[in-house]
Amino acid sequence: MKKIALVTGATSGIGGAAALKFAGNGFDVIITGRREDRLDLLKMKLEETGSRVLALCFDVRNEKEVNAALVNLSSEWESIDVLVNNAGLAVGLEPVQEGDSIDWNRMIDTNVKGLLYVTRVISQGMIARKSGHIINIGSIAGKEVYPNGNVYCATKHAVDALTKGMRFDLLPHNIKVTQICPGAVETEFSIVRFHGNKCRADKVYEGYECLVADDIAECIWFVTSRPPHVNINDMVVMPTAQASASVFHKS
Ligand code: NDP
Ligand code: 8X3
Repeated sequence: MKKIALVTGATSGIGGAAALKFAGNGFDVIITGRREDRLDLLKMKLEETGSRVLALCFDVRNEKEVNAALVNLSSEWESIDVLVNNAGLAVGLEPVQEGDSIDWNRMIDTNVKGLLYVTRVISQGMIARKSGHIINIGSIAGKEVYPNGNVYCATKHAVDALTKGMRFDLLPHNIKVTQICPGAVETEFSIVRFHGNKCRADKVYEGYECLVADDIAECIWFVTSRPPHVNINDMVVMPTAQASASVFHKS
């Protein structure tokens, strides 16, 4: 029986690359996201590797949808070995006094509450089996704060704190908890942050070699593939041309 990985936010970027990495390394994969057409395409691509794939379309912000999708998974899918809490986003880059509460709520509800809803359901099965690995995708924004990053940084600091809290709570149950904190990775992240303004998003990645989603998928696979007695607690991964959240060496 193959191992099973569940990757939230697999319809794009880091999550999509992680799903491909798991399938390429012999896992069966559960992929989730809100865009059903993308899930269908990714499912077909992953199945070409010989892996079984379950695509679940739901919004992590909606607790009822999360529970409807993940509680009572069929017996062939319920034994999830690895959960990658990846679904997340930044929306807006304004000083707090000019912030939009709709953007704030999207970030808090997705990055913090969504992660919690999914973790609660999936960790229960891991506890029953006394085995599992939860990998939270944090950010350099969870280690530092930068101008106008306010609420996004707060949500990723929350992910940092929750990762540590989960490690205490799940310790007696033999469950590994890891956080991976990327710097700049070119995905759809900045397009979402700038409300669909691709020109503004492209500028974030100009003048230096940023990370690509597969760089982070490699890290996810590295932490997953350590022996049972080894847990990587935390990994901060940046482009060589990035020294902090806001300092880059650009040409
Ligand atoms: P993308 O925008 O490319 O991907 C984000 C993914 O999250 C999509 O698959 C999207 O799926 C999913 N998602 C967003 N909101 C929801 C929701 N409410 N319910 C379900 N799924 C949701 O960005 P990245 O791949 O870059 O981001 C992945 C993670 O990495 C995020 O947590 C981000 O904060 C983090 N990160 C990114 C960095 C970067 O520079 N790119 C750096 C550090 C961390 P869909 O829209 O189909 O629902
Ligand atoms: C994404 C990286 O620096 O834009 O989490 O916050 S940053």
